Amino acid sequence: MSFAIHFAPPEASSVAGKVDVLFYGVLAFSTALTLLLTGLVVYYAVKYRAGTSADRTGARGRSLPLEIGWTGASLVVAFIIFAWGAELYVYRDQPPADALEIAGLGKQWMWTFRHAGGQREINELHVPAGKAVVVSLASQDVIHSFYVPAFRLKQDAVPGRTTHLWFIADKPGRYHLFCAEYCGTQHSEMGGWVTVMPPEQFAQWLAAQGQDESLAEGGARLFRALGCSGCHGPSSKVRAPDLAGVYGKPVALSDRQTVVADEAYLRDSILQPAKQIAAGYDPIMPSFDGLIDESELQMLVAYLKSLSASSPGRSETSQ
Ligand code: HEC
Ligand SMILES: [Cu+2]
Repeated sequence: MSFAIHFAPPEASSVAGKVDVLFYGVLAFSTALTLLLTGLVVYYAVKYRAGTSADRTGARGRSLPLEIGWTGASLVVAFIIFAWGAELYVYRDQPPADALEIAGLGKQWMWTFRHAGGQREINELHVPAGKAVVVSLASQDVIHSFYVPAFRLKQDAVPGRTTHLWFIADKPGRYHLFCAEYCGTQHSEMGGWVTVMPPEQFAQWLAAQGQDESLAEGGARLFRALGCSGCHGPSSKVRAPDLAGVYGKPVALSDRQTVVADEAYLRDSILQPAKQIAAGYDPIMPSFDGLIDESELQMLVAYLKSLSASSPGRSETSQ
C-alpha cells in the first residue's frame, strides 16, 4: 500500500505537461510575490511598531521612476502569462487534419461514443496511444462537460451545437472520465473511463467489436428514410441543392452573404432550414427539429461530410 499523496492526476496527454508547466509557473510566481509582500508587511510592522526607536523623520516622498518601474514590470509579466496561456489555448483548439474522429454524445446521465466504423461504447472510450483523436461532442438535453483530468482537458457538450476536443494520449492506461457540469440528480454518477491502448492492441479491440453500420452509412440510411433524398436526390422533382461536395465549400445565401458549409451550417440547415436559405432556392425544406435526435443528427452530418471526403463533386446524393 502506498501512502504517497497525489496532488495531481498523472500526465497522460500531449498537452498535460504543458498545462502543468503553465499552472506551476503561475503558482510559483504568485507564491514568490505573496512571500515578498507578506515579508515586507511583517518587516515594517515589526520595525515601526509603537514604542520603537526607529527613525521616523524621512520625508513621504514619491518616486516616479519607481512607480513606472513596477507598473511596467507588472504589465510585462501579465502579458507574458497571457501570451503563454493563449498559445496553449490555440494549440488545444486546433486538431490536426488526420485526427481519428469519434462522435461523443452526452445525455442524462451517460456518455455514449461512436467510432467511425460504427462501434458504440457507453461510459467507456477506447483510443489508440500516440495518435491524434478528435471527439466531437453533442448533448441530447442539457449542458454536460467532458472532462479527463489526466489529459488536462475539459470541453462542454452544449445542446444544439457540436463542440470538439482533441488530444494525443501518450501513455497506455485507464483514466477517469467525468461530467464536469452539474446536469441533474445523477450528475455525480455520470462518468466512466478512457482506455488508452497501444495502436496494434487498439486495432484488435476495434475489430473485435464487430463491424456495425458506420456513422456515415447510418446517415445514408436516414437520408433515405427521412425523405431527404426525395428532395435532394438526382431524380427529385423538387428544386433542392445537390449536397455532394457541399461540406467545406462556400455557399451563397439568399441574403447575399456567403458562408462556409461547416458542421454548424449543416446542423442548422437540418434543424432550422429557414435561418439560412441557399441562394436561388425556395425555402420549402421542413425543419427536422424534434424529429431526429442528436445521434441521428451526428450520423446525417457524417454522411454529408463523407460525400465531400471520398470523391469531391460526385453527383449522386441518394442511392
Ligand atoms: C421538401 C424538400 C426537402 C426535404 C425533405 C429536405 N430538404 Fe434539405 N433543402 C431543401 C431546399 C429547397 C434547400 C435549399 C433552401 C434552403 O437552404 O433552405 C435545402 C437545403 C439543405 C441544405 C443546405 C444546402 C446548401 O447548399 O446550402 C442541407 C445541408 C440540407 N438541405 C439537408 C437536408 C437533409 C439532411 C434532409 C433530411 C433530413 C433534408 N435536407 C430534407 C429541400 C428539402
Ligand atoms: Cu452531465
